[in-house]
Amino acid sequence: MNKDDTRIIFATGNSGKMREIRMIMADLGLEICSMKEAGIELEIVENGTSFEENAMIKAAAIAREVKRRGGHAVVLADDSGLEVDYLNKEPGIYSARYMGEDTSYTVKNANIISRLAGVPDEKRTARFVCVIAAVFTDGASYSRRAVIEGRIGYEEKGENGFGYDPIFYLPEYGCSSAELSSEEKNRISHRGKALEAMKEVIREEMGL
Ligand code: ITT
Repeated sequence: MNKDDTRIIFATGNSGKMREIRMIMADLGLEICSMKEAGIELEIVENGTSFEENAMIKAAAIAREVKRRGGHAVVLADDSGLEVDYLNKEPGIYSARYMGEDTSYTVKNANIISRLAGVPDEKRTARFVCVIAAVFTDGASYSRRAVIEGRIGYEEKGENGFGYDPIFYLPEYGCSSAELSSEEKNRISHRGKALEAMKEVIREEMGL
């Protein structure tokens, strides 16, 4: 096996995701780098209609670019988002683009809370969804999906995590996902579970 075949490039520009991904993937013992660290800057149009399609669009685009440069790497991508049942599963695949990509999460979170004004606990159900896609050097591709169920809170709580974490309340834990430590969040989160499943695929594919 070529040494570079054991390098993983993660096709994400989101530093919050990347921090979690590094922790969750650490025990694989493979080199893992972000697109930026791999020196790849590519504008990827996420025009799929599902988390699966968008995750594969990102992984395939970067895999193509790596190949075009004559390199080798396993390319992974994460497409994820928040589905709020009362809002017909919005923002869903548009979670990053909701109210504009550059709008702060203080504003986005306040907006979601205000759209749920007067909605009782039992109708505030929501979930984070994560799909991890992988493209291996021989062209084989896979995806794995996982979710974490919770509810939309009444105010922002907690400083950890990123994005919508401060308004994502976990009834079994009595706190928001932004109040969990990164270890706790990774153990139960959509991203933690989808990546654990993908780690199995990677071990299998790479004979680790
Ligand atoms: P890349 O495409 O470069 O990976 P992105 O932020 O644009 O970065 P997505 O299109 O997958 O990624 O959008 C995911 C959005 O869903 C993310 O920006 C957050 O708003 C939200 N999200 C996903 N996972 C989350 C988590 O664990 N905690 C909080 N918010 C999360």
